[in-house]
Amino acid sequence: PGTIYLEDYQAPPYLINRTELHFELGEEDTIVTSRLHLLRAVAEDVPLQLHGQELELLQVSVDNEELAEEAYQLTDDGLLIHQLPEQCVLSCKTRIRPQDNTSLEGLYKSHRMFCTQCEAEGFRKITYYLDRPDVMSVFTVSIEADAKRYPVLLSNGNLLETKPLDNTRHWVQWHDPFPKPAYLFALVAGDLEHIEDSFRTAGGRDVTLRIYVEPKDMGKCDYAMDALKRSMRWDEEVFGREYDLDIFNIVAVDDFNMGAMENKSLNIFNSSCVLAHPDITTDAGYQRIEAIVAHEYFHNWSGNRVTCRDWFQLSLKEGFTVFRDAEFSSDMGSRTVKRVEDVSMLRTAQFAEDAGPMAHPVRPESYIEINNFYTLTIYEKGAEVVRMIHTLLGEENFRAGSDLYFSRHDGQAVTCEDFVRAMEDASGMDLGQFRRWYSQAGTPILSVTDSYDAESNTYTLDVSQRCPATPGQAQKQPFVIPLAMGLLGDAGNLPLTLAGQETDHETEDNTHKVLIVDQERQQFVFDDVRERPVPSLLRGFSAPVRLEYDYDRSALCQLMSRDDDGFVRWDSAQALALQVITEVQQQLSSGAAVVIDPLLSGAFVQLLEDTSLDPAMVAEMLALPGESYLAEQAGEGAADVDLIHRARAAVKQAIGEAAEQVLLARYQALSSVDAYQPSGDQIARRALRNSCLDYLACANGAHLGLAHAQFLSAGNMTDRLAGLRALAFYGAANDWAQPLADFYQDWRHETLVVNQWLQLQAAMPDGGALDRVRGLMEHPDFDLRNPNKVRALIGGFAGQNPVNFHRTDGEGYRLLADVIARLNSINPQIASRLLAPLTKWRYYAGRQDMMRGELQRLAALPELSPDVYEVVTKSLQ
Ligand code: B3K
Ligand code: ZN
Repeated sequence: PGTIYLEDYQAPPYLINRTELHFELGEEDTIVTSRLHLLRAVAEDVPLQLHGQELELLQVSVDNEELAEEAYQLTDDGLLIHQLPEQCVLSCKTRIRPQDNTSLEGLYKSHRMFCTQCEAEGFRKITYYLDRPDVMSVFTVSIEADAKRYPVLLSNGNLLETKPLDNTRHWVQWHDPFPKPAYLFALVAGDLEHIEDSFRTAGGRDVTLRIYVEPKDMGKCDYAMDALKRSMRWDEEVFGREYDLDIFNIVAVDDFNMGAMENKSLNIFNSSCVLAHPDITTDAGYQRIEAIVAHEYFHNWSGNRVTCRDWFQLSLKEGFTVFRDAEFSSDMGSRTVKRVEDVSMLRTAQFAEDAGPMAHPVRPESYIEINNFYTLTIYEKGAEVVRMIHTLLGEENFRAGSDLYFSRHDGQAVTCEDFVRAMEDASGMDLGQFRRWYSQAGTPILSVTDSYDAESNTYTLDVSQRCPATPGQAQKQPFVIPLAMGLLGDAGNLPLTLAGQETDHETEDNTHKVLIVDQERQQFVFDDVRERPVPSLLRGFSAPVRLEYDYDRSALCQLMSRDDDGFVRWDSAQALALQVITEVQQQLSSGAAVVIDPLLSGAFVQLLEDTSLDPAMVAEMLALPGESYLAEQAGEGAADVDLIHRARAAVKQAIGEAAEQVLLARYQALSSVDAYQPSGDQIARRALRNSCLDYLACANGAHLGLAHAQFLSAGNMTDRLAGLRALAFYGAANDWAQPLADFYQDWRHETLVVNQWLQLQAAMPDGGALDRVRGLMEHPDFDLRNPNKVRALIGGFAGQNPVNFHRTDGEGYRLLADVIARLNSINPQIASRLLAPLTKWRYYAGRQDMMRGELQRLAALPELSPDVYEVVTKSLQ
């Protein structure tokens, strides 16, 4: 497979002003007839190269005249047509086989339903086309199908007409007035039911909202519908964006490669990201659904009305839209908790990506398979880059920049550069150097030291930045890093006066500043500092960097309990826990006596005793850094999974013992008799209660009874699963075997719950995990062709069960590689995603050769998909 380069970008030589498609859906095959209204965009006569994959060409004609065979050429990846008139209608008739399409890209079947997934390059599996985002076209789509099997026939835009055909078939026609690239095309046909609601836009347009599901899933749609309406209102209020059609549809499908897809007015969702009911959905599930519904809806502007010129610009729509959905979630719930969750994920997974073989800039310069670039870097780091622009410009200028971006580029396919320029033009700010965030890969390290001079009352921060080399980028230029900070004194946060700057008496809050770090080394001097402060750094995680500052434990405790910034309070708890766990690791490996610093449990007891704090925040602060984060922190060649697991468990147990009384007290006090609501309030209480349960069950087998009782009596999935998880993680087989079996019996009819059941068993740290996972792969409810099942069982094992995945006999790696080898031909996108844990081989002391060995075994397979090929070969370099 070849490499595609950004620098090779060329504007398309032909435009497709209008696209007419006709689908004849059948049980054996589907016939697609296209009529493309072409216009040559360049002066000279160039051949037209249409993309096409796995298509059977039946007929091709130009202006209704069938083409002779010598007038066109079928190539490996498409159709080449010579000597076209400057303007013409090209028509192709192709046969495809959606029934056999296991890649879940293009047109395929999920159960009895037809559906599509075209982003990034799936449309070329439907018909010959200029399948690139800078070719935008107005689509008219007609569909005919058996009326009984497929009573519902959907596509983008407005429904123009429906009619019965002969005895059993029917026909519909849809028209989308907004020009769009092919990746936003969608089609759905099935025996579906729907719920309906409506929304009046600020401008007075009444929009019909529908959620279509298989009949079994009616009754699980209300939450998503509410979330959709909240999103629509929020986008009007915060970004001034209104919806632009009279209809907006969502369809839930069980077989889907990712979370959801923002097709114009016909969003298609993985059922796990839209269906909700207290019996089957956890609190985290509800929050995820709200965020994804919002995310896809927000794409209507940031992605559809203004789209990407080419796939190197993917973060233009994804980074911006993740920023938008994160702001939405923050406004709907707790801003600090949302920030903590996002940063925790970013630091664990995106930092690892940035430090690994697949590291790439937010705007990559090359790729082999674009599907491999729907990454945490494009999405989450991309959102951090937008957030930094927001921080640098301020709320008002940012909104002006966003307005300018949308009005200037409405209906266009543009670049990250266009986005940044709109932000500059609206604010008057120069983002020249800031642009390096788009072109340089890797996580910068921000190193801070400080000194205090009691004579002159000056406090000095010395800040330096560096960024590790990444593939293809040995040297990096300094970034622009907004460093939000404050100084904590004995009685609270101190007023800040930067030497040489007038104190700004206008601003209410003079205890908070954003320092701009834009050189390799810089010094910031604060005057009038009357005591030696503790610096509160990188407040709100104001930049996606690794911060180095040598905090002692008492400073961390102070920040944790008293800083003004919620993020810093959480981060200090993490840092303290990290120090303590690392120390225990050293003790364990040197054979020294294990002494767990009581400062940590003391601080946690204090948190638990303070009932004035937000329980959700307390739960976040009590959560010890995860094993993957600890491995990532250890650095290359230094992560010892068993030691990490043992040290972390020992610390957790010690906290559970030391805090037993207050944990029990809060566990009891936080119980609730209210009917389940996925409200911020209730979610916060359940989160803290279940984290108390987790510590108690970890510390003392006697408390497994609490877990069991909760499992039996829970009135919702959050509590039921938390009870089951505590049994499964801290109990012996006779504690969990029966509950797991009962759970399956109770919920086997709900596929989304069965997935949770699979995932829990994959993640359990007991020594039987590998055999259990092998056994579950044979379970009638497991299916290698369903991505949710694969993610739950195989992804759960490789990603959430470090001690078993990294077994010293290499069997964990072998299991994963075996599955990837099979999935390579079934579903290359999923196969490639599953590779992530193996690509981190450099970290794992003593295991590197085994992990590499599996990658090499995969590399040697015949007929490797470009997806797997790219990740495997880059990981081995
Ligand atoms: N844009 C889609 C992702 C498509 C992934 C293709 N491999 C979902 C989203 O980001 O909203
Ligand atoms: Zn998106």
